[in-house]
Amino acid sequence: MSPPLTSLADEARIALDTIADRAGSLVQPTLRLGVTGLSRAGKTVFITSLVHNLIHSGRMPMFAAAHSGRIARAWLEPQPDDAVPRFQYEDHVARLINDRVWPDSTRAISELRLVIEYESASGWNRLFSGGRLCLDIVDYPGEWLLDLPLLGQDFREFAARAVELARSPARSDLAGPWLAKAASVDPKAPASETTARELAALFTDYLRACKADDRALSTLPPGRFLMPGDLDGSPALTFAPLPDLPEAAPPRGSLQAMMERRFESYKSVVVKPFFREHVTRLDRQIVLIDAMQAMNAGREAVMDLERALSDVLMSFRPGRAGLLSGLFSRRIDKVLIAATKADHLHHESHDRLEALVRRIVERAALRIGSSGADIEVIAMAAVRATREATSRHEGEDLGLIVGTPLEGERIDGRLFDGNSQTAIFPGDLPANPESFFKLLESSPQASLPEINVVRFRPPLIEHGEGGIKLSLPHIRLDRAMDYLLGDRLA
Ligand SMILES: Nc1nc2c(ncn2[C@@H]2O[C@H](COP(=O)(O)OP(=O)(O)OP(=O)(O)O)[C@@H](O)[C@H]2O)c(=O)[nH]1
Ligand SMILES: [Mg+2]
Repeated sequence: MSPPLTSLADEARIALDTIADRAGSLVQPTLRLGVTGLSRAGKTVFITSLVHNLIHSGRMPMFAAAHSGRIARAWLEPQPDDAVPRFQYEDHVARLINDRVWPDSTRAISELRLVIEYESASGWNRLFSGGRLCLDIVDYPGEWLLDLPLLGQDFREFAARAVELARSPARSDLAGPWLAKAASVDPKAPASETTARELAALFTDYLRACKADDRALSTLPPGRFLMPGDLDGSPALTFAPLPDLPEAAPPRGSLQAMMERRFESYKSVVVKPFFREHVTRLDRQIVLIDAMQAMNAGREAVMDLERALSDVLMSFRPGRAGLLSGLFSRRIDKVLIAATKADHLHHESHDRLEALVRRIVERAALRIGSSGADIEVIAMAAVRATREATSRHEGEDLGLIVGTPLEGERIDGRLFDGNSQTAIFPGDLPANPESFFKLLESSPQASLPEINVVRFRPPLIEHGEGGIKLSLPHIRLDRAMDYLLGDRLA
């Protein structure tokens, strides 16, 4: 007889470990922080800088726990979830600080555990809490959150919405090849894998074109088409909306029936498990948005960012949206929407950026019947790549920013090599968000404020005493940390 895989003693130990684990999380306070945003919004840079500043006691005057010297130390420990890839902190730091290049794009979920040892501000807490907080940081693509509305739709509704959006003026030129192919197939014809793959590929190309820099659109479900994670090529991702579907149920074995079944699988094997296993376990959430990129791309991109934010907020405020209450067992108690890359602006515009984004968030919240009053907004740069300077121009002081443009950047015809610095006038944001939105809504041709977005290299980090590199410079990262973590370190 072959020996059992686990002996009785082993099993007892496993059972005991499980109990110890549970008990452990009772005495070991833990906070799960979700970090999300559409691709290139700055998630990896944000997490890297947050962790680096905590481990290396960076300059964080607005983060009370750190500023008052109550954070004794912070260090990394193995994360609790073995099945989730680890956030490769060391690689990202090395690229940012040693090589001065931005980290590579990360295309799926990852996690990192940071333990913070602190001294409580109140003697009472000091006695009981043990002064340790496990911060579990989860980085995941914002694209996946935008799938939540799909759970409330069947294939016909999904297809009708997708086709309507694709025919809108901002998108129709990009959707041409996919719509043409889709119009040429008969939904009642026998299902064909080749046709399904061809349609899915053309549909994905269209989504990708919408996402490109010059369009910068945000609402592009299904999220896995652009961010497949490990599902690339699976049948659950090989479908596409079909235009102008008849009311009648599709014949068995038809293309439409196949697409419907795959859409349902997408919801049940991809979307639901993601929400159940990851989103519902979060305590706090930061959503990073590149508002300046949207403004530069124009009116449609700003409107689309607003639409995407509504969908995102619905995931964190499900009570009011009424969708899928079964999926959400607990409520994320703090949500922070952060406009990133504020180092592309002079500091005089930081408050303006914040005001504009607050207005976008309010409008997005309204769409889902929430006031947005409990959602905090900030403008920040997780890593500050520029410094400021002033120049006198026609009797006026102009605020400039100075940095090292990335190799290959071109400004006014001058090509940069990645080593020389330059000063640019970044442009001004409107002082009044209200008039900005009036302009946006009244005239489709209205030109938005021009912001000069140059891609700069990460900053050169000085060596401090004893040759130790100082921590990464930032703008208002400390305020974000105070909001997200402050009360748990009180
Ligand atoms: N100047 C500046 N640029 C930033 C900052 N954060 C991000 N960036 C720029 O934005 C790019 C994307 O940042 P990432 O942190 O990789 O973005 P992400 O959201 O992780 O992107 P994906 O992994 O592709 O989803 C970087 O390569 C930088 O060029 C910042 O704080 N300041
Ligand atoms: Mg990333």
